[in-house]
Amino acid sequence: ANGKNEAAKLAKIPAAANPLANEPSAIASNISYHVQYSPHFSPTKFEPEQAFFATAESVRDRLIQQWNETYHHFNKVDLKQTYYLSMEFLQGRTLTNAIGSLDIQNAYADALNNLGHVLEEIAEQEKDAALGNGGLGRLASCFLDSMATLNLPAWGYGLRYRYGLFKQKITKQGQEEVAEDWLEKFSPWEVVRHDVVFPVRFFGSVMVNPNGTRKWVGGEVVQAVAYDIPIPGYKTKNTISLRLWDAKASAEDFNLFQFNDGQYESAAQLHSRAQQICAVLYPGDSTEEGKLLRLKQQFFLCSASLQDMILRFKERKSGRQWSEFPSKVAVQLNDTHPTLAIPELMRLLMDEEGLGWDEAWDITTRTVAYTNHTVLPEALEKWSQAVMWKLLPRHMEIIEEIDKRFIAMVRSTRSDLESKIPSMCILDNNPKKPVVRMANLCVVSAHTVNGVAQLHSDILKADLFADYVSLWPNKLQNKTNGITPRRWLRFCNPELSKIITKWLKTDQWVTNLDLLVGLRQFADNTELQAEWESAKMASKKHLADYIWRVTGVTIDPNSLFDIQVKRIHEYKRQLLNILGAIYRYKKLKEMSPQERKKTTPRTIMIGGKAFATYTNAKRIVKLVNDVGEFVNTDPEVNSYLKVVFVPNYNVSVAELLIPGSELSQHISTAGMEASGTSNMKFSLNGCLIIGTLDGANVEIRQEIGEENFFLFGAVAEQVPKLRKEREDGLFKPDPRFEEAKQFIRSGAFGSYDYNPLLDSLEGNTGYGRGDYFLVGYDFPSYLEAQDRVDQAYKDQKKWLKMSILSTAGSGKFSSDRTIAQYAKEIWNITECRTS
Ligand code: NBG
Repeated sequence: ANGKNEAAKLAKIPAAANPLANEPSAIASNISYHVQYSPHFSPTKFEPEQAFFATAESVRDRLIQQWNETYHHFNKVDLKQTYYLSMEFLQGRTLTNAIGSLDIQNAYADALNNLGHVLEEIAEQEKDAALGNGGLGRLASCFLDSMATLNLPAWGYGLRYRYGLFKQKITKQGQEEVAEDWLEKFSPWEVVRHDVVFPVRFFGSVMVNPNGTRKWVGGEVVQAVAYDIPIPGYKTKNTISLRLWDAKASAEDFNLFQFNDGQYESAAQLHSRAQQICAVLYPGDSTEEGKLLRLKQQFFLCSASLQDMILRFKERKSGRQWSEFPSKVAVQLNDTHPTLAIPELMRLLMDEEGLGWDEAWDITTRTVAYTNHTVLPEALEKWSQAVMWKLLPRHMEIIEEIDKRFIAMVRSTRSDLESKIPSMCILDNNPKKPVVRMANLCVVSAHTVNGVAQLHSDILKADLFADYVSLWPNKLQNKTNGITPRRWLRFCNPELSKIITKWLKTDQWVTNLDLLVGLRQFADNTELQAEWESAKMASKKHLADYIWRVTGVTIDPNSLFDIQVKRIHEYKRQLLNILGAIYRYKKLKEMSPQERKKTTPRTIMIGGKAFATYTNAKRIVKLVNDVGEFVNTDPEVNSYLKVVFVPNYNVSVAELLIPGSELSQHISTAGMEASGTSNMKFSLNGCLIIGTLDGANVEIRQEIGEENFFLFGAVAEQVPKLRKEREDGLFKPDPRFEEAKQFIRSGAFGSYDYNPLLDSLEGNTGYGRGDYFLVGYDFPSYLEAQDRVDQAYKDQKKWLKMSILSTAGSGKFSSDRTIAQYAKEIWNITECRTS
C-alpha cells in the first residue's frame, strides 16, 4: 500500500459520531481529523511519516481520556504513591506498545489499510526515545509498564534530554557518534504542562535568619517545566505518567538592555545556560564524566520532582500533618544519580516548611529507598566537595550534619565499628581529593537498600555494604530485576505469542507470566515443536533481511543465530566472544571440506555502543567489524561462519534481534554484572544462553534447569584468587588462547594497531595488572561450552525442547513480579484501579 498524495481523499472521510470509538471507521476518521486539523506538514501529503504522526495523535487522544481519569482517581482516593526517580528512561518506540495495551491493534491495522498504509510500516517511522544508556534505563521503562499494568499509584520522574543516547555509525575507523535527534520534528506522546513549573536554584549562599534558621539565597534560578508522557497499562484503564523536566529561563533573565545594545549573546546568556541543563544525556554506565553539568542535571531532577510531590501532598488534602508524608509518598532512587533528593527533601522540609531537624530526618528516611545497580568502583559516584560547596552550599551543610550525626550514632551504639567509620561515613576528607560518597549517603539515609539480582545482593551484603549490614541487619534486600512481557514477547514476537496462547489455552500469561510453566508438559510434543520451529524460522528470516539491509551481509537462516548485544565494556567480555570466533575460523580453515560439512554453521552477531572516550571498547567494536569483513569474504569458510557487527543497537533493534535469536551470550566475568536484563528477554523468547554464573544468569539457570543452560567459567568467589595468581605470574595460558591472540597480532585483520587491546589481556590494563577480566582463564571452558552448543544444535528435536523449556522457565523474570515485590516489601503501596 502506498498513501502517496492521498491527503485530499482523507477530507472526504465522514466524521465519526464518536471519534474515540474503537471501530476502524472511527479510527480512520480520527486519523483524518488529525491530518487536517493538527497538521504538522504541508497539506497535500499523506506519506508514511505524516501517517505516523496523525496515527500517534489519534492514539494519544484515547490515552488522554484514560490518563485524566487515572489522575483524578489517584487524587480522590489519595493512597500512598511511589515516585521512581531516574536520570534515565529508555522508552524506545511507543506506538505499537500503546495500541497493544489498549488492545486495538486489529482496528488500527484495518483503519490504516483503508487509508492506504500498513501498520507495521507506520510504526517503523517512529524514532526511539533513547533517554538512557543501557540496562538501568531500560529497567526503569519496564518498571513503568508494570506499575501501570498492576494499577499501582506510581509515577516516573526524569529529564527531557534534547539529545538522547548518540546514534552509532560504523565507518572504516570504527564507531562514530552522531547526535540522535529524537525531537527533530516533535514527539507526539509528550504533553507540556504550562502550569507545572518550579524554580530550581544553583550556586548562591546560605543566609542565617535572626531565629537561627537558614535559607539558601542568590545564585541563579532556572525554571523546571513538566512534560508528561502517558504510560498505559496493559488492558486496564490505568494510564500513569512519566514526567520529564525541561529547563528554561524566565523572561526577566533576558537582558533587553544588552540586546538593544547589540550584545546579543550576553543578553541571552542565562537562557542558553538554562538550555544546557537538559541538552544531552550524560554517559552513565560506569564512566566518570561531565562533572558540574551532570551534577546540575541531577539536582534539577531531584528539586523539581520533590517540589511537585510536596505540592501534591498539600493539595490533595489541605492542612494535613507532615508526619503523614511517608505514608503518602515513597521515593525510589534509581542508583545514586538522584541521591540529592535526600538533602533536598531535608532542605525543603526545614528551610521552606519550617520543620526541625529531627522531624525532617524522620520523614526523609521513612520516604526514601535506594537501589544499587553496580559494584564497579568507577561507577560509584563521588562528587568533589569543592564543586558541591559551590553549586549547592546549603545541601553541603545538610550532608555534613547527616554525616556528623551518623558518626556520633555509631560511636555511641557500636564502639566495635569504630575502625570502620572512615569507610562508612559520607564525607571522604582525604586532603588530596575530598569527596562526597553518594552511595554512603544513600545507605545511611534510605530506609531500604536493594540489589538487583540475588548474587549481586549477596555481594553487596558480604562486601560493599557489609559494615552497614552489621549495623542495620534488615536494611538490605534483594529485588531481582525483570522485564515487561508485553514489549518483550507479546508485541515483539506475535508469532510465538500466538502459539503460547494456543497451547496454554489462555492469553492470561501476558499479565501472569508464571503461567508459562504450563508449556513444560508439551516440551516434547512434536506438534508444538513444529510450530515453535516455524515461528523461530520466520523471525530468523525477518532478522536476516534486516541484517542485509543495514550491513549488506547475507546470512543464512539455517545457521545457528548467536547474538551478543549490550553496551561494549571489557567486563562484559565481547573480546572473549570474538576471540572464540577467531579460533573457530582457524579450526574451520584447517578442516577438509568433508569435515567442515559436519560442523554446525554459525552466524555470530555482536552489537552495542561504546562510550565515546572508552578507547578499549572502541577498539573492540573495530575488531569485530574487521573480523567480520575478513571471515565473511573467505569463500572457504563463509558458509559455516559469519561474523556481523549490528550497528546502532537500541530498543527497537533489540525487538527485532531477540525473536530471531537461538543462542545468546551473557559472559561477563563472574561477580561483575549486577543482573543483566537482556538475558531474561532472550530466554523468554526461547533463546538458549551460554553464560557465566553471574548476575541474574544464576537465577535463570535455576528456573529453566541446568541442562538447558550452557555454563562455563570461573565463579565469583574464585575471581580474587585468580587475579592474584595472574598478577604473580602463575597463570599458564591455554595454547588455543595464545593462538587466537597471535592471529590478531599477525595483522590478519588489517593494519589497525590492536596491540594495546591485546596487551590488556597480558600486561597493565589500568584496572590492575594483567587480564583483569580473566578472558584468558575462562577461554578454554568457553570453547568447551561452545562445543556443547554445536553438539546440541545438531539434534534439533532436543534443541527445540530446550528452547521451549527456556520460555517455560522464564515466568519469574516478569517485571510485574519485581514491581509487586517493591510495592509490598519496600514501598508499602497497594493497587488503585480506575474503573
Ligand atoms: C546496570 C548493571 C546491569 C543491570 C542494570 C539494571 C548500571 C549502573 N548498572 O547488570 O550493569 O542489569 O543496571 O539493574 O548501569
